[in-house]
Amino acid sequence: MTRLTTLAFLGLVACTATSNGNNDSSTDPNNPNCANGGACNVGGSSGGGSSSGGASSSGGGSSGGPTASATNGIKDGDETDVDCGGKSAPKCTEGKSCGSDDDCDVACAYDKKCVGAPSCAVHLGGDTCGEGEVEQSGPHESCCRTLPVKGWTDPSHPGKQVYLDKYEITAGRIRAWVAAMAKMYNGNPDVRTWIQQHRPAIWDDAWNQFLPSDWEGPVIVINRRLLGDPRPEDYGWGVGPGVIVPPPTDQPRHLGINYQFNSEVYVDLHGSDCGAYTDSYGFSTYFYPADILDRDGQQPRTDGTGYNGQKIPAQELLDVKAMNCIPQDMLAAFCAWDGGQLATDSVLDYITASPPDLGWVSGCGTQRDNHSDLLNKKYDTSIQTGGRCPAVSLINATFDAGDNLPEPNSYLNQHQYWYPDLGNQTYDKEWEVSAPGRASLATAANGKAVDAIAINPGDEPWMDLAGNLSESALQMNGASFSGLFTLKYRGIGYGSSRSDLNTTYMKGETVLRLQRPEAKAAYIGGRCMRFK
Ligand SMILES: [Ca+2]
Ligand SMILES: [Ca+2]
Repeated sequence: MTRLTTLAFLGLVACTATSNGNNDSSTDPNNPNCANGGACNVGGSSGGGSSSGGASSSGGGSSGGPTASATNGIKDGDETDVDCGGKSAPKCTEGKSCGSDDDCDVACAYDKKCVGAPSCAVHLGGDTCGEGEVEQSGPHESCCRTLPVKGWTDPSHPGKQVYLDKYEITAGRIRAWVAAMAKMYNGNPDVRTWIQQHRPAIWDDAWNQFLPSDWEGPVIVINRRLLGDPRPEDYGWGVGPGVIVPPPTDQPRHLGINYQFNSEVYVDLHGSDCGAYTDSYGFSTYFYPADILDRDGQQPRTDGTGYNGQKIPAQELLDVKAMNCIPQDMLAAFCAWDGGQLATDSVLDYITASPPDLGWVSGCGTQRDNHSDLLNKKYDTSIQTGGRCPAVSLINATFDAGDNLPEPNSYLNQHQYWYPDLGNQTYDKEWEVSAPGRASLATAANGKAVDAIAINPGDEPWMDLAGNLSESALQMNGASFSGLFTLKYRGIGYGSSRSDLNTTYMKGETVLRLQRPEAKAAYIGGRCMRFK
């Protein structure tokens, strides 16, 4: 029952076959047709028509006559745009018209235009990034837009231009990935098998144990100490706010898609906030239907009201927002499927002119962003200086997701984004998290976004790097991958991310919790980089 609900919700039921029954997309990582419910009925329009016309390598199409050519500067034969698409012309590039994925070098989107990355073939979260909400007439663009990193070369990709995506990854793009995985593996979103078949250049096979192979599983048994905060039992401390003590025994945890972005955690981080419980302030952005949430006592996600007074179903408003509550290994796997790689700390540091060491720093410059200092109101040693990031008072970043610490009305708990209006609801605080590209408009001068960072003045900027969500990155040592993840910048709940539990070694542990592949929290998002 649960699984049927989920399949219908993903739109997979209507996508089980194309007109010719061709299943060869199952081996193509860049071919997520049927990525959402609206993009499925594309197989027949070009392929079906041309096959009876005897299209040949000379370019003769069913309707274009014997002179159709892929070099004549007109759309003829079975081309879907000028001199591209169809059976014999070259694949179309981003922005050109298409009928199916076969017409494009990457994928054909819901609006029959080729896209630059497969995850952006969907509408919500795919082409809704930039200024203005969906119902407004903002200049939205592809959420997969990627910008060259001028002056930067990646030692492991010599001769390639490095690109970093302009926007944080959206929940809608993750949903498109899940749908593509399910389509590829007989209805089961088997990310584990996909990674084994398409091992990324930067990957650790030890991460595979945390990947989903299905909607529900597999199940992994996790050491009890990792499932809670061991400091109370190690040091005789009392249990403070937000502290979960370890269970008495090791515990099974589900790894399936229905759990990966949900409240169940595989390593306890302080303030993970991925569950929408009655007395919590969770703010996860991946929509699950009520029956999935009900299994562990969560409330259904909240429908919103848009600027035109219209009701917006919870999934529609969540899909456009930045993705959080996703384990870091899953971010890396997603970017690999999407044709790139999770950003490295090196490229992020280059763009923002940040110091290379995590230490106590989560943003630009040399500030000492210490959780305890802020709790003790030592703001003078904790305020950001240096680097290209805008000041923390201007970006969408709050110390505490519940707005309770370090003190009411402090600028450290000042939202720069608030949408949709959920009436100050506290158990479902997703209204704090922005869709990429509109996080700081509330404080913008002259209509310009504040959280926009460019290497050179006048360059097209990257959006929301400094705020909205803190960003997971691959930690590099020069040209070598350290094997660990790291967390950059600030966002909603960034004070929790700096908790000692996350950033200092607990007794018996040799890896910081925030560096682990299975770590997830509502304050952690990410973005991809690419090499061309
Ligand atoms: Ca032509
Ligand atoms: Ca960010």
